[in-house]
Amino acid sequence: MRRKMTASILSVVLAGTMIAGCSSGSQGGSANRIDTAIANASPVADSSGFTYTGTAPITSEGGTLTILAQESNYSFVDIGNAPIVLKVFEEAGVTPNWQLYPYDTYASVAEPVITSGNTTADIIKIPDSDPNQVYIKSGIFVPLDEYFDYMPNFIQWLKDNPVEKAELTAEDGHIYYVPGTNVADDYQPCLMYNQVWLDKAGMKAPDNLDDFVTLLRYFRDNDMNGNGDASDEIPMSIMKEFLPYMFGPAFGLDLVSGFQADDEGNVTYAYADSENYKKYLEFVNSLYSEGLLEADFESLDRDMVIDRISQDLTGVAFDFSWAMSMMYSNVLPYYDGTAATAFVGAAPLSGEHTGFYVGRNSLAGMFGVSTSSSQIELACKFLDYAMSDHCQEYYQWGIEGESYVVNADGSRAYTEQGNDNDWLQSFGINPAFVLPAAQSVEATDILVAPWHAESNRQLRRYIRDPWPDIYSTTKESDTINLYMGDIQATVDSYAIAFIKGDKNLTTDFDQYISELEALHLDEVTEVKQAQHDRYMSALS
Ligand SMILES: [Ca+2]
Repeated sequence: MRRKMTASILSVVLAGTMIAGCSSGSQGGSANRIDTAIANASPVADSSGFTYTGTAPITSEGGTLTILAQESNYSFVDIGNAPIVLKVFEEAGVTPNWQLYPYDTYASVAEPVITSGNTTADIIKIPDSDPNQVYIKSGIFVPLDEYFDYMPNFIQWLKDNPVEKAELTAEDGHIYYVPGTNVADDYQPCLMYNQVWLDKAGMKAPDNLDDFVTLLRYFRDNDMNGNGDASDEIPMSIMKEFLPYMFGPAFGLDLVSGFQADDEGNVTYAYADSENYKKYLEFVNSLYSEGLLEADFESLDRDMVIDRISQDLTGVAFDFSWAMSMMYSNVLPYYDGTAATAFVGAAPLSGEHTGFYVGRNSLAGMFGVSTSSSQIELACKFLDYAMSDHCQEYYQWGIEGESYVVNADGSRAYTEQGNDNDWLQSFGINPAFVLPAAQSVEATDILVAPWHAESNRQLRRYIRDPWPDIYSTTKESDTINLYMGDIQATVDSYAIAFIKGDKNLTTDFDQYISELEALHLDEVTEVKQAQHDRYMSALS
């Protein structure tokens, strides 16, 4: 179970990375095409004389839809036959025929099947967000705007969400995918402190780098876990992919997105900032030299962090907020369900710059309708119904009387069964693997400890938007694909070498910057600048 959850969260990180690498907006004319399609759409009757208007059923004739999608990240969950999922099909009046591929290997296994057209699926979940429009340009998917007569819920959602509408609009002005959505400003990665250790040290959660270092030294030098040995404490346990989240902002850098725009809209690559990024590396290197960053931080994974916390060996963590009460606090030997005995979220660290946390874009798993489907209208209607507010209620809460009840004051609460996570997963809660499901803050609040939900409410003020999520043109994606892999690899290897002191920041940093320049960073930055300009004009 723990391993499965780990895989799930890592895939979110990977998806975020891929999304951060893509981009660009709807040009003026393209946006008009979608707006015109929305304005002209009106429900029409199908061949049997049945007219779908956004509520179930979607057809009077029944039928079967073949859907290529992903298994659950919980190995014991049969997501295609989960009650919540079946409920949606039952109401819609169609039967699912699943072609499901494993959660962990979905990208590598599904991608060639989709690209080769070697599938009979009517509806396909794409493995990524198609940032470079590879599937779109291959003609594999139907332009959904040509079927907006059958998609009243989707067009209302596009009207209500102009940013996502701009992000979904392809270079050719069409929209090809119905997306699920992530919670984007809530439950994002943040710092977490062992509250018992903080209290024992007589300190508050620090909000700046200097106080933070003071705290780490205290944790390193004292018997925080009270086992009589003052040398077995690990001041903090941080997976290496979270170091940029944790320390970049104090140096004015969004190292999570990589590319960032200043107030004037000038785009730069944070990893090539010869002043601030160098200071960032000097700081992290000093943590490493002092034994404040674990010697084997490079290979640390989430299971190892959980293991250290379960033995009360570490005082600071940084991870997706979800881990706070669901994976970290709950394994502490003395956790009693309150914040006083937990790993508690805290404000970001500031340095010369004010700290922030990097949020994420809201677009998630995307579904398209195959151009080789013999029932495109039915598939469009089903996707439309499956993304309706009515179905989102099922995805977030399940079925009334089984997974949740409605209280006298109108609020909802999970039943005893619903509070059993394994049961709830088997029931098909948040079936984003197979349907366009939207995450909900309200439903998440109820799943985590009350103090955790409160911590999230306190922290959302620090969230800053990441690099936006917009398609690349062919030329842009060619440039990015040609150069960005080598640039990223160079950045990654130098970062580790500088932090561990294998390379010297005084003598080797200029060499690092010239290597990035030799790898055509300026051309990639130029592409990112053009994309950002388009994005800003699409929004205004
Ligand atoms: Ca100790």
